[in-house]
Amino acid sequence: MSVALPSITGVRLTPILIADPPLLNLSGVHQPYTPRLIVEVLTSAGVIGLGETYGDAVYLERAAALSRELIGMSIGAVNAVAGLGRGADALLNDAPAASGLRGVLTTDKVRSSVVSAFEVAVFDALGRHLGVPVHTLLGGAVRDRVEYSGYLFYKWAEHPVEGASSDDWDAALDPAGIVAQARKFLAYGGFRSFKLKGGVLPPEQEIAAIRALAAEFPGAPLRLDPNGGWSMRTALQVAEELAGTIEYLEDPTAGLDDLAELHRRTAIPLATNMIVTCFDEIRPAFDRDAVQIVLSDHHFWGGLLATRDLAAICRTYGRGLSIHSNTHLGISLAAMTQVAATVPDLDYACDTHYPWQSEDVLTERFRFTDGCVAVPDAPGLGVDLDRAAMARLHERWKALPEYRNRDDVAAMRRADPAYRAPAAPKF
Ligand code: GKR
Ligand code: MG
Repeated sequence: MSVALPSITGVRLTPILIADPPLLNLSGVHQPYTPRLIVEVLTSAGVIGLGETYGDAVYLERAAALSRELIGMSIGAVNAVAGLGRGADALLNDAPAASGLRGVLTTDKVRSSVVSAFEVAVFDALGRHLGVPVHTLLGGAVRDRVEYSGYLFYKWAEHPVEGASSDDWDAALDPAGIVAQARKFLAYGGFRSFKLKGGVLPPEQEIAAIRALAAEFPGAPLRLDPNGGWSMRTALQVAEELAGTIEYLEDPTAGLDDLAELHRRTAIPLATNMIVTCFDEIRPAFDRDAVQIVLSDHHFWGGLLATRDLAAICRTYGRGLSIHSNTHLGISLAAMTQVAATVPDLDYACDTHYPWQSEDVLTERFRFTDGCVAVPDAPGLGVDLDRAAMARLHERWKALPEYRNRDDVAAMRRADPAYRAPAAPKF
């Protein structure tokens, strides 16, 4: 006898703006506010499932169109939800400026990022309905906590915009500032490994920062990620100088052939969240041995089931897997933690921007202990929505139409009107 599961009766899409510190990267600097989209899937049983994804205009438009197709679907039809809107793929030329940091953007990548939030919300609803955590629906947790790395950024003390959001972190523009930031991460959540967002300062300064971290935290795994901003020559130099000090280099150069050559010549492990961001991109990278660690991201890959598919492919081809992060709140952290808990061979601490976000739409913020998040065992994702907080952030979204897209180049231009997006490679 089959048991009927509740069906989807409605979908609420709430765009919000969240405060973001002035973090520097290859493209420019983070804006004072960044858009996110909160998804609520309403069901015939009364339970509501939560999801979160990018909130830039192109994602909002696609979410609005695809959400109509969810109505009437069973919350057990998770595969069908993840497959919504699949069709011809095309390059997206008018993508938000920050998309440069997630590699080539296509219409199907936008679709995947939208359905990932629907899929997570449906899993959340299913888990709440059945009284089991999402990790049980994914086959069961193989660990009770998930490790994250302390994600270090060069940053300014404040945004160059009057009345902008402020933060509790100091400026960090040299090795001493980066080490001080890492110490603060240690005090905040006991992080035991660190990633530095590079591609900001000339490479010798970033090498010096990594060396300063290695001296301060002997044995701690360290990574450096210039988002593809180095020439082959620079990448070779950094790889040679940091061999033995760094766990891996992340997207040191932008091209597949360069990455393959870099690995062949230096044997340094290379990770990516820019070159391999969808299933079609796996084979060329693995065939050339251009990538040794894939930084998965359920927002990129189309959900939690797709993340597990990717994990299986990486396992089969002897590649490492970890998790990438972009500015996000607690619903996304819950989803990342739920899926990470079920992947046996997750050998690297995952990335998260969460400590940089002072706001959330949850009733309770996640805490880190020894750099880890405890895997929630409550039904669904194990988190609850703070409607008043979400409403406040939505009001901000309505009040500040100038932040409809994340645009790190435009944000940098506010400090330096002559600033242009750097030509590749930057260094
Ligand atoms: O937020 O500045 C940033 C990061 O550079 C982010 O956009 C990247 O997607 O963190 C990401 C990465 O690992 O490349
Ligand atoms: Mg990266």
